[in-house]
Amino acid sequence: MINKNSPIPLYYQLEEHIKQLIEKGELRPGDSLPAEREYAEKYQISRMTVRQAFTQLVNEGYLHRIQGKGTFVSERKIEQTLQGLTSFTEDMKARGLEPGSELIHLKIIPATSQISAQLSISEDDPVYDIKRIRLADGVPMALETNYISANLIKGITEQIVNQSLYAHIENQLDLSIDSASQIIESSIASLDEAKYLKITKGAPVLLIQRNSFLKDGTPVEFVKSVYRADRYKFMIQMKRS
Ligand code: 16G
Repeated sequence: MINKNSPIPLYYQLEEHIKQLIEKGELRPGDSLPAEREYAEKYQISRMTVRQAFTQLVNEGYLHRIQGKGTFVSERKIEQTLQGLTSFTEDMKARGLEPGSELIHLKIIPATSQISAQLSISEDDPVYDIKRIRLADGVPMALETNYISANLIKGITEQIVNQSLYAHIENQLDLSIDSASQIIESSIASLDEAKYLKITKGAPVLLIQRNSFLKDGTPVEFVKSVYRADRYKFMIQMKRS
């Protein structure tokens, strides 16, 4: 497995070997790795070499260290491309994951000044306030709060929000969601967010605000989401022209 006569650096060979074990499922998320010393003895390489391989894998997000406990295999992050305007349900299905939602509340509230400005409606106009935990294969990924004008999008029910809001708007109401702007910021989980997302308070999260519009420019939703930074990363293609 480790070939000392190869020109390929030893740490890199070990790194590739561990990656393969993770990809083949022989090492699974949450599994602990043998101590550096054990690897060093097993393959007759130095502890420094093992540490270098581990550090690379930590930096690439394959492994994480827990102080006093050791080195563990991390959950793979979902890589979300920022091209295309998609729903959570579509994103998960495209990855072969089962989308799910756990409803925290679905209510109609009078629009606050912030919400009315975002949705271009008057203050106190009725707005759906929908708070859901979004799940992938049953694992909490994001905590999402949608504000939608109740005069524009009628008849949102618990059944609809347990499935897909976008499917309801587009297939049932025959409106087309056309464009959106999105802001992504880093933050740390509050106590409440941590509880819903099953992470520790203070763990890194990504705050995402999305404003979506119909073809004629009418704001259709104002959304605030909190995504687990240990499970999500975003990818964007760029062209220097
Ligand atoms: C995504 C969108 C959210 C949209 C939701 C609809 C982000 C940050 N947010 O979560 O704006 O309301 O999808 O999902 O991507 P649904 O159709 O599955 O209910």
